[in-house]
Amino acid sequence: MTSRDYIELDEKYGAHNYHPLPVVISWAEGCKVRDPEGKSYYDFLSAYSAVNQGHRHPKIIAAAREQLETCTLTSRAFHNDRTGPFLQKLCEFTGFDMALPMNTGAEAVETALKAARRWGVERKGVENGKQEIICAEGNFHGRTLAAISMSIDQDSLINYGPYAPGFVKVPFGNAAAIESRITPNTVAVIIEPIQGEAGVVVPPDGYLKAVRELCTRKGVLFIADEIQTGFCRTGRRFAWQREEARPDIMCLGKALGGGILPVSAIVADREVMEVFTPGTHGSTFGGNPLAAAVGIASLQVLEEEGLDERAETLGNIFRAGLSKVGCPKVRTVRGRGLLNAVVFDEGFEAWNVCLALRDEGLLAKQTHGNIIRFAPPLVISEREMEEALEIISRTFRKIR
Ligand code: IF1
Repeated sequence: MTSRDYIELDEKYGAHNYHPLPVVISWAEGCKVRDPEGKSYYDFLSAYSAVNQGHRHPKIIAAAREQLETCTLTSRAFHNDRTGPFLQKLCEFTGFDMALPMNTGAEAVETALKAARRWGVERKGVENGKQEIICAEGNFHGRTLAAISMSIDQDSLINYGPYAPGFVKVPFGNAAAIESRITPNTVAVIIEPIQGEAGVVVPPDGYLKAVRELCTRKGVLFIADEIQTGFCRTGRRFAWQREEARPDIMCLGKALGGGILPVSAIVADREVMEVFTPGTHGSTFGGNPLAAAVGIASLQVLEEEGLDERAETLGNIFRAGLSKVGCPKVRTVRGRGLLNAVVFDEGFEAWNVCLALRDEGLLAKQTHGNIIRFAPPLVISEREMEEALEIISRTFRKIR
């Protein structure tokens, strides 16, 4: 079958909840992918930052293979010999006391919201049903009803009402705006340290630290959604570390599964995590032995290969290279580490640039029409980065 055949099957039998770039991937390794016709591409999306360690990293594949030979699923009705070591590794990697494993990012966000609401009642004395959580305009926290209830993106939320109550929306990047909306019923503030879907929006310097201090002073929990920014993507293990703005709860996902499985979690210190007691939250698959084995290997690879420093160094090379292209339609190049975006003029159709990049051998996806996100696997070599930059420059120079 050809690429065209596979695309037709998707169109005919799949719900049309996506509008993918017309390209089919049938093989992947490191920072490269191939289509069924054998054409090779640089992957500059990394499954939205879920393959930070590169496609099919040999150590992660080996860990998965080994685990497939012993035990894959037990549920949490019994203990198993992988979940504990995984949670220990995750706590050591993040510097938090305890972890609660789930599967998808959206579930990790739900878990954090539930933890905060329960903490509000049981530790802060807020009446149940009155809890308020402050979120930022332009956020993306997933597709569940609670997550879309925090959204202001019409595509994400239209006609899915009634929405979950208890969310207060404030502009992103302004700590005073958060403070002005805190009431005695506020239990938490949730933000992405860099807004991904909004187009890699980096907040002003000092924002994260101000939010941290504000939350401490007002007695509300600071929740950082690091699902996209975490695990070395932005040049630090976690994006909050740039300002030492340690959150009370961190939402994790994507690269925790090493590009193999959905693996997510929240981490927090004991006094917050202890609001969960037996029966109050859970998941059939969360923390399963296969996911745990993959999670351990995924964290080991990030550590052993120093992918935080690689992302920092290569990100600087990437942004410096891009700023030299001199395309008249480009308004800004922004980002941290290897989470970057090029913003074109308002109304510019970046989709056509993505098609041209594909033809030249590089895959990237536009967001909000005029923004292209560039986020390769963190294992990309300097030589590969130079070649990718050459492709992007060549393509951008043709834009009229
Ligand atoms: C889609 C975006 C990226 C996330 C943050 C939670 C989740 C995500 C900060 C939920 C997921 C994904 C989902 C994917 C597109 C993608 C995305 F463009 F929509 F915003 F990465 F930039 N918090 N982001 O970024 O995690 O439940 O999906 O595991 O098509 O929905 P999930």
